[in-house]
Amino acid sequence: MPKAALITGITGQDGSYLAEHLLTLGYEVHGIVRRVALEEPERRLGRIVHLGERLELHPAALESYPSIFQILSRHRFDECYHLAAQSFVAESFADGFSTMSTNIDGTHYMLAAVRELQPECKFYFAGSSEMFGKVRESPQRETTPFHPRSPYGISKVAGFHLTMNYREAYGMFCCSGILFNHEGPRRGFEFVTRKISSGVARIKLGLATEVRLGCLDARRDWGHAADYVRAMHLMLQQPTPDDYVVATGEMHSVREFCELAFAEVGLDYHDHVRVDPAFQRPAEVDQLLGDATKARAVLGWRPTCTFRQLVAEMVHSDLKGLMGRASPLDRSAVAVTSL
Ligand code: G4F
Repeated sequence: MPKAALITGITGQDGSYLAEHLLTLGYEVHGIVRRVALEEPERRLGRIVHLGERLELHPAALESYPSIFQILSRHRFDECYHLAAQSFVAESFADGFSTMSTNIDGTHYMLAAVRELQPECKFYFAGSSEMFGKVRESPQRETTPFHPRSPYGISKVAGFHLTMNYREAYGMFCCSGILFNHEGPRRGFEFVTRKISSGVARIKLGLATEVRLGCLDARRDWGHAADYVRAMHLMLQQPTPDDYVVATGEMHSVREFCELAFAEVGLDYHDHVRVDPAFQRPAEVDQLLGDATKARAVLGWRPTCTFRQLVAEMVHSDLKGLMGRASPLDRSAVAVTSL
């Protein structure tokens, strides 16, 4: 019997890479999808459309306990990966209330439904380095205290503690991955790496002249999402549940990302990047650097993609995507400039 896994957030960057990885390992893969995603398959299922009928998709909403309950009462799962969330930090300042309710209640509903219907099912929660926020030590490890700086970060701290509480109170196999920033060609356009790589491609093709960004000095530990989903899976294969930092151990600034991305197509970022206060956040997380020693030692996990390779892959993927449909009226070119 193949193992069965349920993924919330399967249409997102991480969900799509995880689904691919689990299919490769012979899993039966199920995903929870908003009904609106099913109604607009071309737009919303773009990252998983190539997996076609190898996936079983179930309509549900994280805000609705009954809809989650129904799926878990009809199908049996060995593993559940809870990745769905409002994950854009800037948006969490714009609407903290919906971020809190989706991210905290959604996690709570998932945990409660698993406990009620399939307590043996192993559970993965997508924690975040944003939980460290205003960092108390560097690099950050599993024991570093949290100091979140946004409603998003606060919601992830709550989800982390809920997951730990279900592990301790009910003996469930619940793990949190504390993942540092992880990117790739499937990243949403609103996140800074994709905003830059897609901007570089548009500028190179003559569709735009500049990219407007907020804080260029913010520093992040950026890895490749395809590497990070392997760590999620490994956490659920251990004899005991635990929490793990997943990171590269290298930190780079937004400015460095710009420099490399523009250089990749022979351009100088100074000529095209403008600082726009509209993209600065009310409270910034200045630097994040992870120490993944525990994941390396216990899970045997290692990142395979370097920072330079990540930047190059993203820029060339965006260039390729735009080539052939490059015209001044290109819809994605118009949409992205407003993020
Ligand atoms: O790409 P970002 O929006 O990612 P952020 O805020 O670090 O969060 C991402 O990583 C977390 C893991 O630590 C996840 F939990 C979270 O869900 C998400 O995936 O911004 C990165 C940095 C920030 O310091 C931001 O202020 O880039 C800075 N930045 C500068 N200009 C910008 C911009 N970010 C965005 N999105 N857009 C800008 O124009």
